[in-house]
Amino acid sequence: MTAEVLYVIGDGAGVPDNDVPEGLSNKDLVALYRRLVLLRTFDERAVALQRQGRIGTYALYWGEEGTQAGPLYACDDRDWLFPSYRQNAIGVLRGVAPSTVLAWWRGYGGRHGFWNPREHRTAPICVPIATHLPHAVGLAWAAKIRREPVASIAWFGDGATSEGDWHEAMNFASVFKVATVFFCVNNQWAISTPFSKQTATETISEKAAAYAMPGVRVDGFDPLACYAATSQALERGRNGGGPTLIEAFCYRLGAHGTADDPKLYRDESEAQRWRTLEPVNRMASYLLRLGVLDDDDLQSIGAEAKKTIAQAVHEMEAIAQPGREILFDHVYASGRPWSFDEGLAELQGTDRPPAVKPLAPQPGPSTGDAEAPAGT
Ligand SMILES: Cc1ncc(C[n+]2csc(CCOP(=O)(O)OP(=O)(O)O)c2C)c(N)n1
Ligand SMILES: [Mg+2]
Repeated sequence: MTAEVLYVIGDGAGVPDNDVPEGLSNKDLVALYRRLVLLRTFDERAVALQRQGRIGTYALYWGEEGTQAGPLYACDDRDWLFPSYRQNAIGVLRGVAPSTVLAWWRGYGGRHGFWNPREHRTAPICVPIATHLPHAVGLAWAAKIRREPVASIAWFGDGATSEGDWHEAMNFASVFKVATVFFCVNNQWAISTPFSKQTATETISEKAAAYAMPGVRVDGFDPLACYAATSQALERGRNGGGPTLIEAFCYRLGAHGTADDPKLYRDESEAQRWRTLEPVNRMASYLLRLGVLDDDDLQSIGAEAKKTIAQAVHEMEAIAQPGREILFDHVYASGRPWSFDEGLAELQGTDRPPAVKPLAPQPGPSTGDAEAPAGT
């Protein structure tokens, strides 16, 4: 089994660029770059907001923008996206307001919730590892039964491949030949668990063989390689060829989330070495090399993204926050059970929780020890 990694963008020095993937014009390259910059700007701002206490814990994706914007650029508007927490802002590229995604991280999006998955064909952000994979397969299977040319693409990490849901989804998709793209972002870490403790195989992509589906391994820091592999997988899926497993090989450059400190479990100089491959500057240098953009263009694309996200922060903070009492609302259609009434009363400070009554002393077996204290 080889661990070949496919790439398009070289390093501008010894590693040459490969051909621009078929079907992409210069205009497409610029559109794709704009998306990378928007995602990056969102992510950096979200981390700052968490540090300032303006949103809750946040799962940053710094360096993984190419694994999101690349594959999405290959999708039709009809295709459905199934993100994990790491692709939390991908809906923004489908028209979800960035303020709505920030509100998700703050915990409240308004009375209507967050976004309507049907409107943007973007499933809710999935936090439980791999549970969205059977959903992605089910959706593509339903589309197949209805003879609709709709595919689904689901993102997940290297850690997710150890979950039963992943195996079930892979097997089902292959048996029923549904158009699902399994897009694994192998960033080599699942919180503090390194890739070497995750699987005994050399790669994730080779696991595709066990399900009789194609497996491809691409450079996850290369947006164009991610695009090209997804584009081929979608075409195969739509033509009845079934699912594909794509492994986007990269490295988690930042912390797992804002509550994590990777210095406690890994050598950060390793992350530093991988950082030189990150996709936003890599794509910018590539576009400069091609002469498609100049420095002024890069500047103005950056400024435009900053403006969009600044406006989003403003909109997010304009959403009136409910009191904590909302925790007890809308859980049961039939109203609140007594345990919720008690919790609410405790929260409001109008009542104390019932004191725990000490158990009455039970007669125990006689120890024959006259010195033993009563009740023991
Ligand atoms: C079913 C389940 N088990 C455990 C967790 C706790 N958890 C959150 S993120 C994570 C690691 C996932 O790693 P990976 O799949 O590689 O994705 P990454 O975070 O690297 O994007 C774990 C174990 C969870 N969210 N869901
Ligand atoms: Mg991972």
